Amino acid sequence: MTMTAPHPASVIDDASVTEFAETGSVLVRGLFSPDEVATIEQGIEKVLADPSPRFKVASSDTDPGSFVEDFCNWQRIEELRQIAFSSRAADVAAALTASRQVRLYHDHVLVKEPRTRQETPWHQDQPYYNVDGFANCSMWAPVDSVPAESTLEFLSGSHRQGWLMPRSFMTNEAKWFPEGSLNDLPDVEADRGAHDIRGWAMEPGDAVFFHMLTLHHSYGVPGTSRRRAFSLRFLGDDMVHAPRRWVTSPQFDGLEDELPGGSPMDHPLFPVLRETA
Ligand SMILES: O=C(O)CCC(=O)C(=O)O
Repeated sequence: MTMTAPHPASVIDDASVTEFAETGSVLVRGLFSPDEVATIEQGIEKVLADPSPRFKVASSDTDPGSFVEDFCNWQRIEELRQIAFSSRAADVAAALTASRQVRLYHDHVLVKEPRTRQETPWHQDQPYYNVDGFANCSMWAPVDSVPAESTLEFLSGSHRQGWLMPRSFMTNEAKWFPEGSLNDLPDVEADRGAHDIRGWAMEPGDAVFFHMLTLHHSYGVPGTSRRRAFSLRFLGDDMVHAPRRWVTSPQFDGLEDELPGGSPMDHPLFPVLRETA
């Protein structure tokens, strides 16, 4: 796999790097060119037409729309590989995580069709992942216009509050840890005004970056537009393999036999996207 040359460090300004460090999320307007947006859109449509074995429906049968997800498609969908390796997203990740090296952890396609009622409940991502460390970020980029009512929202500063109880999205069950063993998430929806919630209406080309411990959420899609998004998950310098007792999302079967716990994610599944001397 050829590694593309990194884009200039000016891909993101210092104020945005500070904003990410302090709040755990940042918006980057116009990160992707119209051609790149078209490439992502083609990649998403290829995934929908030919889903991987990891594909899942994250909404109920009775939902008037649908929420579907797929993971780890960069190796088989050229368009998604191209965006992961050659777009400026990995440069932004290097700057935000202050990392010498950035690896791709995985890619994630998330599509909510018009009239989807299924919310994405407030959650952190890292408890569902098999990695430990703090130098990380995820990117989420829609290829459709996303109004404020359907956008991804973030709870400011939550990436610095440690792990909160992960629960299953559709049934809200504590499947991973016994009830009471971790602090529960704040009930943000019960009193939104009491929380510092960040979120932006977005246009194709825009991307949000957020820490894997930042609490985030989105409502359904009440309107007539689709909300197709592509996400890339990036690992910076201190990220290491953390085999879990529970099923992770995504799950990397057999990885523990090849990569001991605590070691860097030095494996072909997690290619280096950027590296500086
Ligand atoms: O697209 C969504 O609604 C959820 C996205 C999300 O939770 C994520 O990218 O980690």
